[in-house]
Amino acid sequence: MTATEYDNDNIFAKILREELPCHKVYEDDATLAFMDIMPRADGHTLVIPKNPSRNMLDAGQDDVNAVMATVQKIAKAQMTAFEADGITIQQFNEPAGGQVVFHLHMHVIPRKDGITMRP
Ligand code: DGP
Repeated sequence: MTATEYDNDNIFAKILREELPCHKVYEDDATLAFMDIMPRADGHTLVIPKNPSRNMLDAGQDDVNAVMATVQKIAKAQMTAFEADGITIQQFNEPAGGQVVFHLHMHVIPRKDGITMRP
C-alpha cells in the first residue's frame, strides 16, 4: 500500500475555507459539524477536524479526540432533536474502505426503530 497525501482541494477543505457552503450545526476551535448533502436518514451529520488529515490512518491523536468529543455532542443532540431511537456512527478510510471525500469525517446518523437507512 502507498501512503497518499492530503489534497487541499477536497470538498471538505473547501467548506472549511468557506469556498463552498454548508449547513453548519456546530463548530468549535478544532471541529466543524454540518449536514450531509446526501443524507442516509433525516439529520445525517458529518463531523470533521479543522486540521488537515485524509482519514483515521494519518490523523493526529488530538484531532481524533476532538472529533470524537464533537461526535458525542451531536449524537446526544440528535436523540432529542430528531426523536431518534438510536444513532449510527460510521467512518470510511481509503477507497477500499468506502471513502469518497478525502478529509477525515465521521457520519452521525439518527435512527428510528424499524426504519432502514437510505442507500
Ligand atoms: P464518504 O467519503 O464515503 O464518507 O462519503 C462522503 C460523504 O460526504 C457522503 O455521505 C456525501 C457527503 N458529501 C459529499 N459532498 C458533499 C458536499 O459538498 N457537502 C456536504 N455537506 N456533504 C457532502
